[in-house]
Amino acid sequence: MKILVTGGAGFIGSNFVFHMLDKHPDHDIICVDALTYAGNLSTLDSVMNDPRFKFFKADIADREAIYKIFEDEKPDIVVNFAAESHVDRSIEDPEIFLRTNILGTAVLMDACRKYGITRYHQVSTDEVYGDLPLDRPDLFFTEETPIHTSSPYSSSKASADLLVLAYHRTYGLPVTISRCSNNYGPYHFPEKPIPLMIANALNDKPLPVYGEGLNVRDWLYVEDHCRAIDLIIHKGKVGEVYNVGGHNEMRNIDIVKLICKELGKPESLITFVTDRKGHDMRYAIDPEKIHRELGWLPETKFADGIKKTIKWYLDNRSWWEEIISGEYRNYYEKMYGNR
Ligand code: NAD
Ligand code: TDX
Repeated sequence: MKILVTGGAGFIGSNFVFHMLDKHPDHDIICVDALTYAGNLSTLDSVMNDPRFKFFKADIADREAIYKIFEDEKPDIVVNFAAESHVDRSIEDPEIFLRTNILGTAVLMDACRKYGITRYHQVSTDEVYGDLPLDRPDLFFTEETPIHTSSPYSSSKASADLLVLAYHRTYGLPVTISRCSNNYGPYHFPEKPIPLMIANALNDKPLPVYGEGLNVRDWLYVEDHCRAIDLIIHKGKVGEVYNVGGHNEMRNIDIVKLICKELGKPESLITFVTDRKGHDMRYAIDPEKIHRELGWLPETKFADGIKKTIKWYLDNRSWWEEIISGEYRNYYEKMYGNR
């Protein structure tokens, strides 16, 4: 069985590559990644010489390059992680989100139709459902919740989801979609708040909390997300959407305080900055369907996962220090300089 994984040099994609090589000795993994600012080839160092792993640098929106890879490699299953994934960047400049997240998805599915596959899996997000009010803790996103997006990022992901479902209905492409809540864990790019706060706290720099820090996110350890996708591509029903989340809602401010506590840093580092435009208030996933139909349950509790994650960032300083000392510095200055 050959699985083509796009975006495998990024956060969740790389964790998925490691998971699949470890759990499925009979699977070969082909990784396709354009190595944008968010992709890091050094992340894949430990598997580069594995005979069951192959890496191709290519843009998923480059039809010619993608068709060539499909023709040469003939993958059985495609799992699409490749995306522009940062909401703040989408607010600054939406266009690349449309190209990669929408057009790239269409090109991949066209390749699947042309060369034949047994499954195309789209890695989507809970953000396609918009947000929930803080004063209605009884409400959760189910697979039936209407699509109602807030940012260019979530709109591009929702557009891709609609295309995926259309390719299933129109061409009979065997697709599945997963919509997961916020992930955290090793190899998370330091523009995202958990690694950003860890890195800043370790460097005694201000911890920029948007607005009042009351927005709620539903955090899931990345390995639990990888196990869910593994289950869906092998046992999930074609044409279906599966929500993935661990019922672990936390306010941003409480996470930042927890990181300060774990690292022995003072809460006085916390700095409230101008809020994100259109900032979603609360995300909360109802994971009942994937539990009932595929037996999936999260395994890592947040209290353990955050400790493991902080330890990983302490043990792997060179990985993130290299990133924050490079081109990322200009991004940080632009995004937080006058905030
Ligand atoms: P990431 O930004 O860390 O990684 C994205 C990867 O895709 C990078 O390696 C990048 O080089 C690659 N890429 C970008 N554009 C490409 C292109 N045109 N062609 C080929 N490769 C390209 O993102 P992530 O956090 O790992 O997210 C992976 C997927 O999971 C995304 O589709 C995202 O929408 C989804 N998702 C993320 C979360 C989360 O909390 N991070 C939650 C739910 C869903
Ligand atoms: O510096 C910051 N300060 C801050 O308070 C940053 C970068 C973020 N935040 C807040 C904004 C959000 O409420 O932290 C929360 C999480 O931030 P993000 O991860 O940037 O945004 P979010 O909208 O939750 O999107 C994430 O979850 C869904 C991922 O980045 C997406 O890729 C995924 O699809």
